Amino acid sequence: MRARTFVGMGSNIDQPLGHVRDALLQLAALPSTRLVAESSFYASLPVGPRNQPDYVNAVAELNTALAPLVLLAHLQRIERRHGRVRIQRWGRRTLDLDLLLFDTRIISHPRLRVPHPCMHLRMFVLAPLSELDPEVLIPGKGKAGMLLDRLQRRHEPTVHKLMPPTGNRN
Ligand code: A4P
Ligand code: MG
Repeated sequence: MRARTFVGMGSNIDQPLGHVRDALLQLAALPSTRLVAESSFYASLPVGPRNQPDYVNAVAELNTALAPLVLLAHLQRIERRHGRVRIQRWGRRTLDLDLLLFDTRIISHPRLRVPHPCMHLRMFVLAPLSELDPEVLIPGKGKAGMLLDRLQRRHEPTVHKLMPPTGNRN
């Protein structure tokens, strides 16, 4: 059985655009996995500690035959290839890959929580995700587009589009 999954990408040091672009190529090359779609690249204000640079964020849609924990292990391997070091929670990073959604499954495992916690409250996730599919369901929370509209009505925008998708597909 194959699953429809979404991966959030974020980077805010050491030429962030390059990290996100390379990550897309690496996602496209994962075994038993197809890169179905990629969002535009967004610039976003940091959530968490404010004394860090702005982020580049994007979301990729994958179709995969991998199990969730196997996919997570691949994502962490890609992060390590980008020299990801864990310095501070929510702090600056070369590349962060978050498994946002895995079909409509709810996963609560010591190493993996899906939907990714707080994704429904973050413009830097909801803007690129809604661009790919505003109707996609975040289990227990609602549709991505509706959640984004609600946030945008209540808060100043914290994200803006930086550039269109790169066009990687396989
Ligand atoms: N983990 C559990 N569930 C997942 C999942 N669905 N996807 C575990 C990926 N990992 C998951 O993550 C810590 C542990 O989470 C992993 O060992 C994994 O087993 P991490 O990447 O080492 O640490 P982190 O990213 O600092 O922590 P966390 O809580 O995942 O942070 P977030 O929520 O990813 O937030 N502001 C802007 N504008 N843009 C950003 O991209 N990112 C963050 C990080 C903060 N502020 C940001 C951004
Ligand atoms: Mg993370």
